[in-house]
Amino acid sequence: MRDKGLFWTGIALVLIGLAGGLLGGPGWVDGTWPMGPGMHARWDVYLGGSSTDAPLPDARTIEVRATEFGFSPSELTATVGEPINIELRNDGNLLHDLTIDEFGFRVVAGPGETRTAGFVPDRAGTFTFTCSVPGHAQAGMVGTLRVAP
Ligand SMILES: [Cu+2]
Repeated sequence: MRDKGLFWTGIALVLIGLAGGLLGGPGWVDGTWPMGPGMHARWDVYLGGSSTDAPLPDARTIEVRATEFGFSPSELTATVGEPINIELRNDGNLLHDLTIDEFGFRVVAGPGETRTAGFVPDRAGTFTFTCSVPGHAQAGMVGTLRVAP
């Protein structure tokens, strides 16, 4: 009966994960599994599309098109302190997002959807943006954001 208990615990964890994805809005869920003293295995589960940020009022809007597998345009420019909305239009057949790790930014759009989210770049430099769906960046979904001081 002990094995059965473990089995149902596993099922319950999967269901909790799915429910969390549906209730909290889909997106990336990540964390670690304890593997032993000081050891953890990383896990990442994609539960669908959700953006990290809402559109900002009075922000300049940059339109970006996502397809399999690329962004158009793939070069974006901004200025430090300037509020930016990124309007991601997904003309592809797969879910895509535009993620800028340095600014904790992500906007996600399902096939045929257009989604907008905003951020304010707080430092100058050249940053890489990607689609964070596994394999998509490697397939070409990368771009460059240049933030002028
Ligand atoms: Cu993608």
